[in-house]
Amino acid sequence: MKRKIILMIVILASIVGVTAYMNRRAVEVKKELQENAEFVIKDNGREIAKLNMKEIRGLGEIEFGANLKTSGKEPIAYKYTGVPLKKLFEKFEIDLKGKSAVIVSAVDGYTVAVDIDKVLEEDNVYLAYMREGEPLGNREDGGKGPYQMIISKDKFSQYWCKFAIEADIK
Ligand SMILES: Nc1nc2c(c(=O)[nH]1)N[C@H]1C(S)=C(S)[C@@H](COP(=O)(O)O)O[C@H]1N2
Ligand SMILES: [Mo]
Repeated sequence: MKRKIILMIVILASIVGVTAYMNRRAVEVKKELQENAEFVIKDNGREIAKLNMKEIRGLGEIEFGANLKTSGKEPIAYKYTGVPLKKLFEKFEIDLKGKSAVIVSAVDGYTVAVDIDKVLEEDNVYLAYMREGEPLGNREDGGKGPYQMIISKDKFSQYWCKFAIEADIK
């Protein structure tokens, strides 16, 4: 009887240990996925660069506010973290002369064209990766990232782009 109880305790303790280990691994994998998330910059369809989260954050992280408006609901003011989208073009010295728009595309095939004048405005078009200090998550886990193109001065959010993977300047 006593041996049975000890055996049960050992089994339960192992289950708890293995589960804890698996959860920790899952969190690590998620973190890696977030950090390795890449974003592609194109000039007229030609790939110029591919950046990961660290490189993007290195361009100058900014906190900004924007109103998320989900269909059928009232807009919610959130605090986001990201870099101005134009910083990515500046970094690679892409010539903006004669260009008219930036086409942002997402993993779900969604694309948004943002007027170049709008992209060049101060404090408006961002490539965000955090909301209220938390990573944006991804399409699989019900999030909106890892990257989301946000037009902070828009009243509504229908021209934003969730799960953004590239920006092509045309
Ligand atoms: N990648 C992607 N971005 C998208 C969409 C989409 O379907 N896919 N929908 C747009 C629309 S219609 C709205 S209203 C906003 C807000 O979507 P959300 O409420 O899921 O955040 O995202 C915009 N960006
Ligand atoms: Mo929408």
